[in-house]
Amino acid sequence: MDIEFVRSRFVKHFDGNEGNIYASPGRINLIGEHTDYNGGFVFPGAVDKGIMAEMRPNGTESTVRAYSIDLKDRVDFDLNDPNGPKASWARYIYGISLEMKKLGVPVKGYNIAFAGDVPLGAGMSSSAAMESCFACGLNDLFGDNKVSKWDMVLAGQATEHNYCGVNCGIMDQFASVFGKAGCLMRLDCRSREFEYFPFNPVGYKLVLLDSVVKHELAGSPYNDRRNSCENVVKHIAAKHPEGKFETLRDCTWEQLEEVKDEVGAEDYSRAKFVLGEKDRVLAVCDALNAGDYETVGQKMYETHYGLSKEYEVSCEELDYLNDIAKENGVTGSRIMGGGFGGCTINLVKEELYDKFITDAKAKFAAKYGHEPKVYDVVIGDGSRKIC
Ligand code: GAF
Repeated sequence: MDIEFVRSRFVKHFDGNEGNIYASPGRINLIGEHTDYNGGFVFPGAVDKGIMAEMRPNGTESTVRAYSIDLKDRVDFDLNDPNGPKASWARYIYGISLEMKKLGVPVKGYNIAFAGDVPLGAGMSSSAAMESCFACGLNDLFGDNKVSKWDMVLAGQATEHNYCGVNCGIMDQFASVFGKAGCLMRLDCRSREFEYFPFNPVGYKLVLLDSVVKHELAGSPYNDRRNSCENVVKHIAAKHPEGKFETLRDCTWEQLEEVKDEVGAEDYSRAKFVLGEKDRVLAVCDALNAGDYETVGQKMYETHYGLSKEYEVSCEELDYLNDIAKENGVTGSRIMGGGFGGCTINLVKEELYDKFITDAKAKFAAKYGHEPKVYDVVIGDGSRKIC
């Protein structure tokens, strides 16, 4: 993303003064989907695409003047307005400002202009990139950088829950804040312990194929999936009053079988996916340590099957991209992110890459009238002040 581009728009749009510039990335996730809000493991990394914002206090007590450079849309609002702005993009700014205030940051009025190159609706979490970018800026401008990285992650998640209608987990905000170039991160979402995993699969490429089917988690059945998981936990906890069951992470396969009839086929199959996915992340870590990319790929295909048939968050277009990957001998392929559209992530041998991309474009276009978009994955750094 271009610093000069953002700066020129900020200066032109507001009073001619420069502010500070902050950036935060979107994310990929190698494996571990819908496990974060179930206390399980995830394996994300930040990408080299994200959101860049220029911000500057404007001397008012509580007026925020916000400009979306990409949408050419300006929204002003008052931080004390209990309803906040209506525009969905401006709600991220409103929400994160209030969440940072809750953390003790004395946020006052400010001007902000931002732009992004993380594809919207592709499942790469442009929303987490916004939240963590704005949180980084507010922490710096008003909070002496006293808010910890983890608190910024949680403030981003609370923004989704309280102002945007998505009951998400912590993976996306975590990846955006903690990302490190060249590294994936294995995060235990229950203990919040994590480790950086240098990721350099020699002879392979990671590539995303974007179906361009619109992915919007607010209003999608994302929250409904989470409710299913919580329902299963409730039933297991009722059967075992002696135990401590907070999330599906605390539940065993045997306990799931015990409640199979009472929770119904749908919730049972969703919980089954989550238990399997937790094990798959750990298997992928072991396989990566052993340089065994065939196993990594096999687990990715298993995840796709589970997301499609058990968790039911795929769509025809994503299943088709997965089939094309298989036909082309791609090592691993699966839906990435929350689902309901967006992209597949593919681990492909370098020598198969060109043929795979050409074939995927041609077949997809023949069936759906447009090509999938192709993004080669470059693993980048997390939230930061640029200047
Ligand atoms: C979305 C959510 F925001 C994440 O918290 C996570 O649950 C993901 O879907 C699925 O793994 O990106």
